[in-house]
Amino acid sequence: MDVIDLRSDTVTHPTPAMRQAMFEAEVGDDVFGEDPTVNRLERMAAGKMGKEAALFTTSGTQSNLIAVLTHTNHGDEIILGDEAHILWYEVGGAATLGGVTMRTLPDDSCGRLNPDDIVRAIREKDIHCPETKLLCLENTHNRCGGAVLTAEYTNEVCSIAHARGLRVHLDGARIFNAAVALGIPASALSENADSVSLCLSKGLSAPVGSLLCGSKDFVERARKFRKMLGGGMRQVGVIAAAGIVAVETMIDRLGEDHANARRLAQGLAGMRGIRMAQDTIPTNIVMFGVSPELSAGEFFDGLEEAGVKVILLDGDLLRAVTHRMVSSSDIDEALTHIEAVCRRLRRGAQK
Ligand code: TLP
Repeated sequence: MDVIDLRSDTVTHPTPAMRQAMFEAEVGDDVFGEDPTVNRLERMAAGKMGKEAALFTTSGTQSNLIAVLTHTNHGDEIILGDEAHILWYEVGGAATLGGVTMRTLPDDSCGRLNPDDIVRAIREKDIHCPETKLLCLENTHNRCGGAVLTAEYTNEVCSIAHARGLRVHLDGARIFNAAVALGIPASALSENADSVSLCLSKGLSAPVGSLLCGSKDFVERARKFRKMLGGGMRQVGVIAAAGIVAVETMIDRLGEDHANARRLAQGLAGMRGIRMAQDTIPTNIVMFGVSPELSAGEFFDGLEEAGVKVILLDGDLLRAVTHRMVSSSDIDEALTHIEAVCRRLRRGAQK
């Protein structure tokens, strides 16, 4: 049975060009700063994000944690959305290892925090309160269905934070999806944030790695935290080489994934038994559920049996993510399976 894997864009495999680049990579000891391939990738990423410097990290989770550690002191407070990846899926590392309190504000359906809420959440200097140090944004927004923050919105909230002495970290795990959706350079989305993390191992198809970008001074301090977390790697140019190919060749094609996500959503929207959780599909993430008379768990199991892999989230939502390894005909095939499972469950529900 052919499996159509829509669980995440993280399931993408390296391309032949990436494997070739890995094979040929020039390497050195990166803890000594001597890996030419890593140094090149870091320069490229910094350039793409409009920053002075970048740090190659093992994962998006590690990049976000290093950003929190670098921007804050133990006992500080950070502000982030109640749907933020840092809050939901990073094992609470910011709190446990960073020692910060996470003050959440409601994310709207587009992954935005209300600017007035941000202003109200920033603590006055008071002996009773932690100091608010950092605001975290996410673009695209994972739990908000791949929603895109515009440059105008990002710049507005960065100004609000900066005017009150806060730093801004942008979780840009899928920032290139946002840039492609908006048709602007990614740097326009990150230039006013103090740090931005981007992932190579999602839609860009590299096997491993993220980059944390910021000022020279920020990256120098971040490098020390990476070492503390055991993320100082040695001849890691073998991995960075794939990242270079990813940045050079995989960004422009992300629009295909967005078109396939829309194709999937259009097919789902016309199906009896399916409930769409999003009005529009801005990038490569599609959130949906089943109508109340059907069981999301049984639907999910039925899809698994039919070879269509998605993720079952809390609140009975299902998430499908498009990527380089699913074509438009795979989407059509997935829709056929989904419809069959729906029909079977509907028949069962009527008995
Ligand atoms: N997200 C993964 C899972 O953790 C849910 C996925 O499949 O979408 N920021 C954002 C916005 C992310 O979506 C992710 C990964 C990360 C950070 C963490 O990246 P990794 O997996 O490299 O630690």
